Amino acid sequence: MPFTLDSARNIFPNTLAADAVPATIARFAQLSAEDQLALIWFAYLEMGKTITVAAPGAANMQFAQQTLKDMIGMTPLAQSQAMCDLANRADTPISRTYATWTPNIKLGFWYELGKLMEQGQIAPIPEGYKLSANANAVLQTIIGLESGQQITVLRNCVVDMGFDTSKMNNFKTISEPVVPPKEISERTQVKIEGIDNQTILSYMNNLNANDFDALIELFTPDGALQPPFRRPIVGKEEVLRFFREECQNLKLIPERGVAEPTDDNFTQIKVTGKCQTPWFGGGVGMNIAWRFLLDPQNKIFFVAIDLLASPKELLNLSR
Ligand code: ECH
Ligand code: GLY
Ligand code: GLY
Repeated sequence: MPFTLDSARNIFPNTLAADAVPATIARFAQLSAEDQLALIWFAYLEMGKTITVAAPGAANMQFAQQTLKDMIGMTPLAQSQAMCDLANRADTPISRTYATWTPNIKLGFWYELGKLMEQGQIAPIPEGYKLSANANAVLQTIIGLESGQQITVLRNCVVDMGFDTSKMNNFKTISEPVVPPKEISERTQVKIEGIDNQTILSYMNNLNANDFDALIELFTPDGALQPPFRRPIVGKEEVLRFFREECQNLKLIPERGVAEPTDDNFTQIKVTGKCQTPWFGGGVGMNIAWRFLLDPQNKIFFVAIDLLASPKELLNLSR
């Protein structure tokens, strides 16, 4: 039976993803905008005790600069309203602009707002703000998660804010400039216990080198990539766009894997290990599984990236 995108998504069905992440985001989404903003503020403060976020690069921030300036010029009441509008996904000019930004620009924007709130240039969360009981329960859940899951919840909450792009026509995504790939002399080579497949090694090494043009050539024309908790991105053009917009300066640290032939001379390969985001560097190692399906020519027909439920899952290579 030939593989379809749907059957490919089910390879290595024993892989246990961190379902606490989408479950927590669903509860978060039910809260009022005021509670959402205050909850993130408290979660961010709490997480700041153990992990450090890196300042966004200037290249990243140039696109949010005008919106930040506009907001600094508003009354405190209007500032709070603009932030609530973002959380409510309201149809406002700022919410529309925000919606066109890539995740890193959205995160950088909130990073700057957080600093401005501390400095008193943007209205802070009111002193003594009391979260509703539901919001407090969601906050406690987030505080109890491991750090890789915490930052994933936060990232997804920020990405989901702003006006719904599916209700906008004729917009262009605003993304950071693409950095040139690393010089050959600066590149590192991963080693994966149990895996010597060249496509898999090249996937890791090219992604670590920001060499997206070489990376995309490892895929079949209709190849697909499924990021954590998202629908698959299908076709070389879309996957390449995703690499350029969302995958710069990641660090993949695969540790071990297993490969086995399947029907039609395909090969299924599961690799587990860590992944670091430039926002937190070595401070947060996310526990990751890659589930690859390679075609008979050793091209990637499908790869899913899963955020694992626990470190124990790093050792789960069963089929
Ligand atoms: C304040 C209060 C008001 C409301 C808000 C506030 C500010 C919040 C801020 C939050 C910042 C959060 C950040 C989160 C960053 C998370 C990054 C993550 C990255 C994960 C990447 C992964 C990559 C995996 C992949 C692999 C592949 O092989 C293929 C590609 C890909 C406080 C003002 C909102 C400032 C900075 C979770 C897992 C391995 C799929 C990408
Ligand atoms: N500071 C991390 C980034 O700009 O992606
Ligand atoms: N998904 C890439 C990052 O946020 O670091």
